[in-house]
Amino acid sequence: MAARASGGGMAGPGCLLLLLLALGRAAAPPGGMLYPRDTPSRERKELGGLWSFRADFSPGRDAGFVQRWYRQPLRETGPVIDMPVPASFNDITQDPSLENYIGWVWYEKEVLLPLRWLQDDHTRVVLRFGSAHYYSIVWVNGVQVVEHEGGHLPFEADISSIVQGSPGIPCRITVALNNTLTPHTLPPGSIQYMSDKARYPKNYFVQNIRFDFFNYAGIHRPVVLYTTPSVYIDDITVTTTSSESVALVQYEVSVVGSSFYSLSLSLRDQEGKVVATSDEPAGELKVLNPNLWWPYLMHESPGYLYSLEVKLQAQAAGALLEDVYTLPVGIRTVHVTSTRFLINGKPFYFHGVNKHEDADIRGKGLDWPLIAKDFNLLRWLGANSFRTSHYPYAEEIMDLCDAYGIVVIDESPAVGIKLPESFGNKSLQHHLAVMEELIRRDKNRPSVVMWSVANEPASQLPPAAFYFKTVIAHTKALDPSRPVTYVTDANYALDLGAPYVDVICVNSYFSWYHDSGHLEVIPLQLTAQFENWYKAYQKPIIQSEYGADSVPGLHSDPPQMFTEEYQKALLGEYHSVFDKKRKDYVIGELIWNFADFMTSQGTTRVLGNKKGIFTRQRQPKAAAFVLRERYWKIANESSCLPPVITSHALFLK
Ligand code: BDP
Repeated sequence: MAARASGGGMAGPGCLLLLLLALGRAAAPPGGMLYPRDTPSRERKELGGLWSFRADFSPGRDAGFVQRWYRQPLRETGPVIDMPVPASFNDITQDPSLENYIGWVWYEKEVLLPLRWLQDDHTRVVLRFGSAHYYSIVWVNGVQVVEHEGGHLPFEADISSIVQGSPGIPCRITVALNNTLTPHTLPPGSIQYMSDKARYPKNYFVQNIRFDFFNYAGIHRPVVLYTTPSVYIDDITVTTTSSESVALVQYEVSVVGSSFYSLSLSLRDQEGKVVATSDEPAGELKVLNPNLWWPYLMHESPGYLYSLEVKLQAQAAGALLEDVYTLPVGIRTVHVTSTRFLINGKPFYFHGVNKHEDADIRGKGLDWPLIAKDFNLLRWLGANSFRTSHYPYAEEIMDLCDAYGIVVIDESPAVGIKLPESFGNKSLQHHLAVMEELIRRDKNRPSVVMWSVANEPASQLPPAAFYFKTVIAHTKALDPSRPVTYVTDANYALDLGAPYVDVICVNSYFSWYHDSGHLEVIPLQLTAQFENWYKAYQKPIIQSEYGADSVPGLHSDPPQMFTEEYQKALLGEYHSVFDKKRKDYVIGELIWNFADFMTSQGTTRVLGNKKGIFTRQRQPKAAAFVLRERYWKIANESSCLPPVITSHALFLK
């Protein structure tokens, strides 16, 4: 796709230098980063709500650093507004310069902590961000506690020594956040200064991006404070294997704070019955007659989760400390052959969607009503899977995939890698670190059946071969239990990364971006696409994107582009080819897109991308009913359930 520019602004050239100097951390930060849960030994406090906020409009965007806004309450250094967290800041006000702002914004929250968190030397207090886009620096009471690059993964800091030193006074959390994208960020972007004084104001620049969604920014996911004892369970890693009658849960627990401790583990089923125990830090739990984790529509109780309760006891400075953490565990296997994708040994066909985290007003901010609505729509549709296009989604969403049996292709934020300079060593090192962070976060999730390391990179450029060989090998070394893919653009006849993937994921837009309006070419072109890829690589293929824009309420017969009829007709043409090829080696179809979503402004976008089968407000277009009929039909054909599941019987759990 063509380069897309978003935003515009004025600032001195020095403004971005500060950011560029700051970027460049290569390795994932240490620690297991287990999702914070309330347990008998841990408490959590949500910091959602209104935070104080200011965008730094100074010419260099650097006033906050020059004047050290983090040293005192933000309101004392200038005017502030209320900003909701979690949310993107872009669409909250009526100010177009905030909607399109590029540079540093500042957030602040003051919070009083319970005394019991502050008075006990053996309590650890941790500040955790689910995500903040894109580059974050965090201070507590004026002391810098963490820096993080990347907009879609969690980061945290142990703040015990700061808050325990000043009990009784509010703890002030200040965040400086920069949404500038460079050739070495993920996703990449570039800043272009417009030097023609006849056409642009002084120091005018734009942010160029080569991906098709709005570069929303802000504190997008929950911020929490949580406690653990000073000796604590830092990480748990679980993988599972199974035969019909016995499953093995291989696990490893890591403990931080002391080498002198004892552990006890118990695996409970959904009735609370203990099915296996151990007291070793690593080992295998044997489960007889296991309840396997099955995808939605493949079993009458999909998403079966056991609970692995890990208890730690340790002596520290004369005190007996206890930590408890409970991890949901799904028992399932994943295998790929040259023609099939197998879950628990049975062929799995992906009939699902690509999504975005995107909605009116909140942008990419986590929103529970939206999450619940989307899962109800997915199940109404009969979708058994989605791809987290084009970045990791919130942990809260992933939890529901585990619980409902929605299968996930988990994608990194590597979208729009088109320039040769984004294939250099600096970008590569960052990409490897991001894969580490993503796998650390999602490695235990049964719903995640494959990693997608990128979307439509310029994989025909010579550096792509080494780049993707390295990223894919690293991903497999981190997690040998799952296949790896990246999503390729059908236009790239030469794909230098394809030899390294396990599954070919291909996006194509026949009769849309090419041969616009000519639906009759689809059978020929799509058939040739599948046959060429299979001949070249003998790997199973997923149609990872296809679709057409439609403006809801726009009609024409015969179908014309942008009408609901055209979107429907295009889907129909693709489906007949899928039906032939899914007998052979096509293992899935994911519509582009679940819902309309916001993009940068441009001549091909009318208030965003309209390829949704639902509107941005989650109302169905005609295409949604076509897909719903198809997905339920496929589910009935391929399910292990007795035939004819009605949508009503199963879609609500
Ligand atoms: C594909 C991209 C996707 C775009 C889509 C489109 O992967 O992000 O939104 O095109 O143009 O190539 O609708």
